[in-house]
This record gives sequence, structure tokens and C-alpha cells, in this order.
Amino acid sequence: ESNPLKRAADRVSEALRPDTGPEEGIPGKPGAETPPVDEPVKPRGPLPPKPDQRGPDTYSPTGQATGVDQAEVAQGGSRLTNAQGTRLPDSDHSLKAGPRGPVLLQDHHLREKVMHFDHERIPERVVHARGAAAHGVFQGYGTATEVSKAAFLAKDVETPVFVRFSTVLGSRGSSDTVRDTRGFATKFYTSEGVFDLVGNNMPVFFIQDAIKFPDVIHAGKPHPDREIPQAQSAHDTFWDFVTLHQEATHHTLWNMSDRGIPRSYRMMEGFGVHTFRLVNAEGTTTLVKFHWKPRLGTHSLVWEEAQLINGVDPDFHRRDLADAIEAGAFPQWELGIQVFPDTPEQTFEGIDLLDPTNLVPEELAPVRPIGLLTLNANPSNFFAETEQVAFHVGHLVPGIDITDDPLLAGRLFSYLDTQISRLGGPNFGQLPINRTHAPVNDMLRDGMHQTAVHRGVAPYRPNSLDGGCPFQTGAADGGYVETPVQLPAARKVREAPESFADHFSQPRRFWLSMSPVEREHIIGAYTFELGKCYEQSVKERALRVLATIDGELCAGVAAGLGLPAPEPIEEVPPVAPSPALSQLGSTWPVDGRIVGVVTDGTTGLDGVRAVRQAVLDAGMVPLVIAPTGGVLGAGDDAVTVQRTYVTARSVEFDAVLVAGTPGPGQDAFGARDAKAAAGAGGATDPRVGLLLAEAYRHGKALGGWAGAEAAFTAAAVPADAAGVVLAEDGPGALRGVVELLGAHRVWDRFATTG
Ligand code: HDE
Repeated sequence: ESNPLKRAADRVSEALRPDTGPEEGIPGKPGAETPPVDEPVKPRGPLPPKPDQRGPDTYSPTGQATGVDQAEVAQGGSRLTNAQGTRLPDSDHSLKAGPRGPVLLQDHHLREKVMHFDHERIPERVVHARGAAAHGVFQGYGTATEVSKAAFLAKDVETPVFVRFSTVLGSRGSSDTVRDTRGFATKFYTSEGVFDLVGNNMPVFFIQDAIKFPDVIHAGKPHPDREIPQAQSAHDTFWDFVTLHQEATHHTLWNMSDRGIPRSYRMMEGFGVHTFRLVNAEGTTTLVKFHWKPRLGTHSLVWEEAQLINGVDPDFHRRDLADAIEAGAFPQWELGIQVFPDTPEQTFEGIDLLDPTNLVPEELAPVRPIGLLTLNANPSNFFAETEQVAFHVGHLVPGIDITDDPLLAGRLFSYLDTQISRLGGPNFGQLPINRTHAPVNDMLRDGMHQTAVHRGVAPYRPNSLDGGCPFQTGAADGGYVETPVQLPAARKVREAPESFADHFSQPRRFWLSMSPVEREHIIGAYTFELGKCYEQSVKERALRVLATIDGELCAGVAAGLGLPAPEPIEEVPPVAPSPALSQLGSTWPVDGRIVGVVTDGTTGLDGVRAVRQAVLDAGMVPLVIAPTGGVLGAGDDAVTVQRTYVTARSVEFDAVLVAGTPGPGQDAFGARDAKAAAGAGGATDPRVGLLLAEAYRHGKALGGWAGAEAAFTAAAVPADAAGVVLAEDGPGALRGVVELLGAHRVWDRFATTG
């Protein structure tokens, strides 16, 4: 009894005696009655701590006693403390030898405060540094259970998600509306572990092999000598790369199309890009491509608008997402899959499914909806959530597997590796935003920033000391088993398959699928970007690439550059257009759209009030624009001004309404002093004129009532132009404008204004 070693030995043999019944469903391990000869077959948790051992009491990261759910609490109490919880009397003055004397090194609070501040920044993501994110929920429709056994896809299962949208090239502080691809990364906290769908808003990628990723990113990032231009592809190295690697042609064309400048994250499609392999409960496999379809439709800015926003509101997309969620206009997407048989060739209608520069037209393989994503909450802390979230294409759950796309293979390595320098070690999975909602028992131990206090003595398998735990799980009980795909006998080579060699028929299909106005925008984008290049040879090579996609495209850009249109590089076999690739030609819900209502601040306030209410009733956001801030009118009928002639700019609005006109002798739309207005014969304030002229040029719906015509005339907007609704009263004008908004823009106007 008094021998401590003997006591410990007794404790161990006591603990090793199986004390729980056989756990159900451990394959190949029937409950054993006879004493184990090797591994225990009945699971039992790790040994309890020895009498001399005790774990830390459970406190939150900054010291709150955690009753139940306090682990997330990062601050407590109302008193300022240092990091050790000691209360402080003063955080504004360093400890000094007299008020005018030297600061003392012994001031721990000063040193701790500055030390922590010095290390507040972590390295930004090497790509996709600029982003915005939101929490939400995914609801399975059950339509995918035929092809995948993933639990979260089953009917009506609700799974919490976190989605981060991003640009690719810019730094963390760069502008939102640059021409670029957008990231669309979704973390599903499923009951079977985390599944990450790390996609983009374009279905194809620049390169076919991950080994070129550092190269394409080096080419797209700012030049290494002066570190310019920021967040742009309009420079020599980008165009040098994408014209020398012609596999980049398709993705580049998408970037130069309206897809490169989305109106909002809420109005973007998302794509998994690679082909994935789904596995159903019977073990049957299917190849699929993932699509996110936005309920509000896929819409874009126009280029001048995007450029203006970069100055006027560089946070445009981030603000839009947060505002919409705050207002209860929760963005939604349907998740869909294109389904292909898993044949040994892994092709569909002649399209190589392993080549990430290919898409499969929806006309050939329709997108089948399998669930609904709703974003319903903004993050409460940007750093802890949006910045620290770590996605990984290798975070898969049973029922979803990968294919041999060589681009995907490289990603499977990169996303783990990059977190080591970005998040400072291998334990990033323990950060609150990255924690799985399924129990974890992983035998991973120690390392930088370890916050778990693991129990037991045997983090290895097999073991007999921790009751054999953790036990392994076969496919029948929810274990993740890689599909035993048959591999062809092969030589080890550094080569791409012959089927990866066609770089032009897919871009040509995209071009042929565009409407005239979309083509015009594409020509404009290439002309702008190549016009920013200095190297003549780069421009000339780019024109040859364009000539190979399409003669009209090349001729348009060549004319803009003042260069001759060259011959194509090769003959492209005929392809059929895919109408689904065009963003035009349908109507969509208008909720969350921003409608500006311009008033001179004095006349027609009843109309302003009525329109404001009608805009809200239609699920949109009214912003009243008046000469100065404050409140218009009085009492219950007062209308608050949201934008003034100084703070409003057309790019913020999807549509603009002009309320009434001044009566004779009155100020016209806020000309700043009455004398000036009278002198100019009641001139429209130039800022209102600019607002209307820009909105008109950008194809936006315009409306007005009670003689608003004067303001349009002053802005050189013909009152009878397409998409200008002049009505008797405000609600009438709004009705017309809402109808136009359903098509996103007044597309006819581009044809007339060029
Ligand atoms: Fe990524 N990518 N990527 N990528 N990617 C990263 O991971 C990488 C690719 C995508 O909001 C990095 O955690 C390689 C395709 C998104 O946090 C890094 C290759 C697609 C995000 C990385 C690709 C993407 C990333 C940087 C070529 C669309 C942002 C920080 C083989 C299907 C995720 C990080 C977020 C981020 C590597 C190509 C999407 C370096 C090597 C194709 C949405 O690991």
C-alpha cells in the first residue's frame, strides 16, 4: 500500500480492464470475451490523470472561468487589465522618472502593450489576400444522395457554413472592384468533419499543372522592382505569361469579360473548377463539377463604374455583403452539380474532365440543384474569423473524393503548407473559426500555439495503454476511405496528355456565346489592359492569341491599339455556343438593390416619402440624396437624408429617381445659393447633373416625376431615351424602374451610346 510504484501498477491494470461494452460498428472487431492478446478491441478513453496530475482548470483564452460555453469568450469584466489579468490604473502614461524624466524599462505594461502591437499583423495570404466573409447555413435537398453518401447533402439536413469571398492578386488593403477572378470558398462544418469547397467565380483556371502556379502568380503580382501595379492584370508580365502559356487563354478571356468585375459578391456564380468524384452508399462513383447559382442572378459592373468605385468606395463589395446581411436581405445560392459517368477515360462529349481549363456547357450537362446556401450573419471579428479561416481542398468528407486533375494535386499540398507561415504553425485547426463540429481524436500533438490539453499516454496506434483508443473506422461506419481507383500502367514522365493540347476551342465557345454588348465589353477590356503594356512584342503576341479565338475580337482590339490584326496561330475546329454562359437575357429578383432618390430638399417631399416607402416594400434600399445632410420636413413625416450632393456618387446606385422639380423662382436641385441659381436661370446643381449623366452612361434605370425632366435635360440625358421613366408620380416612376432593374441594366442603351 505504501509503495507508490505498486499503486501505479495496480491503477494501470485496473484501468486496462474493459469497462464499456463493445462499441457498435467497429468493423472486423466483434466484442471480444477473451482477454486481448494485442490491441484492445473495446474502446475506452485514455487513463484518468494520476493522483499527482491535474490539467489546467478550464478558463477562456483570457482567463474567464468557463462554465459551459465560455471557451469562445475573449474578454471579461469591465476593468482594464494586462494580459495576465492584473487590473491597471493607467494605460495612457508610461512609467517615468518624474513627469519630464526618462521612461523606465521596468514598465511591464508599456512593454507588453507595445510588444503585442508589434506582432498584431500576420503574413497576408500569398494569393486571395483581400476578402470578406459571412456565416450561414446550407440545407441539403436530398437530390444528391443518389450519387453521394455525404451526410450534409441528405434531405433537410442543415449544416453551418462560413464563406469567404476574395480577389486574387491584390494585397489585403487593395480595392474590391478591380478586374480579377474572385475566390468563393465555403467551409461546411458537417457532422462527419469539415468539407471545404474552395472555388472561384470562374469555372476554369489559367494553368493545367500546379507546378506553374508560382509562375502565373509571379507574373500577375506587381513587378518586383517598383511593386506596381497593385491588384491589376493590366501590365506586361501578366500578358507576357498568359500569351506564352496559351492554356491560359480561356481563363484570361473570362477575366476580360464582365465576370472579371462583379456587381456584388451576392451576384456571382461559384465553381469548384476541378472535376470531383462522388461516392454513394453502394460505393458507386460519379464524376461531378460543382456550381453555385446566385438567387439574384449573375451581374457585373461596367468598367468605368468599377474604376470610379476603386476611388469612391474601395470597400464596395465588402460593404455590400455586410449591409445586405445586416438589413436581413440574406444572400442565397443553390449548390448544383453537373454529373458525368466515371469512365476510365474521364471525358464527357470529348471534353477532358481532368483539364481545369475546360468547362462543360450546361446545355450538354445540366446543373442539378442539390442544396441551398443562405448567408445570415456577419463575422463579429474580422481577424479572428475572416483572416484566420484556413480552407483546404483536402478537407473532404465521406462521399466526396478527388480526381487526378494535376492542378488539384498541387493544391492538396499547398493549402496545408501555406498555413504554416501564415498562421504560424500546424495547430491552425484549433482556431475557433477552423474547428470542426465533429469530435476530434487525431493523435496529433504539441507544436506552436498548441491550445489543447490532451489526455492519455499513448498517442500512437496500436496501443494497449489508452484502451486501444482511438479506434479506426471503416467505410461502413463513416470512415473516409479513398476510392480504390484503378491506375493505368504508366511511365514516370514530365508531360501533359495530348488531350490537354486544345487551348482555343473552349475560349472560342465562350466568345460565341456572348451577346453583342458583352462582346463590346470584352473588346474594351483587352484594349484597356494591352494598352497599359509597354512591350510591343507582348501586345503583338496577344493579338495573335485573340486572332485565334475570333477575328472580330482581334480586329476590335487591334483597332484600339492601333496595330494591324495578325493571322491566327492555328485553325480552331467549329464549336457551338453555350447560351448559358451569357449573363443577359433573363430577369431576376431586385431585392437589396440600391435606389437613389434625388431631391432639392424642399419641393415634392410627399413624393419622396411615398417612393422611399415603396422602395422598402419592394425589398430594396432607398437612399435619399439632398443638398445637405439632416432631416427633410418635420414630425412623423420627416425624411432622413442618407447622402448629400457631396457624398453621393452615381456608382453607388443601381437606379436613380429624381423627385419633382422646383417651382418658379425656387432653387433648382440645390444650386448652392439662390442668387447663383437665379443667375443661371434655375440651373441644376452640377453634382446632380454628373450623377445623372454617369448613371445614364452606365446603363442604369432612371426615373422621375412632376417635371423632373429639367434635371435630365441639364445632364444631357434625352427624356425619351431607353430606360428613362418619367411618370406622373413617384410610385409610377418607381414601378417602371423596378421593371428595368429586373434585367440589371438598360442594355439597349449601350447599343445607342457605344
Ligand atoms: Fe488557391 N490558394 N491555389 N486556387 N485559392 C490559396 O491558400 C493554390 C486555385 C482559392 O478565402 C492559398 O490559404 C495553388 C484554384 C481560393 O482563404 C494557397 C493552386 C482555385 C483561395 C493557394 C491554386 C483556387 C485560395 C493562399 C494551383 C479555384 C482563398 C492562402 C495548383 C478552384 C481561400 C491559402 C480563402 C488560396 C494555392 C489554384 C481558389 C497558396 C498551388 C484552381 C478561393 O495555398
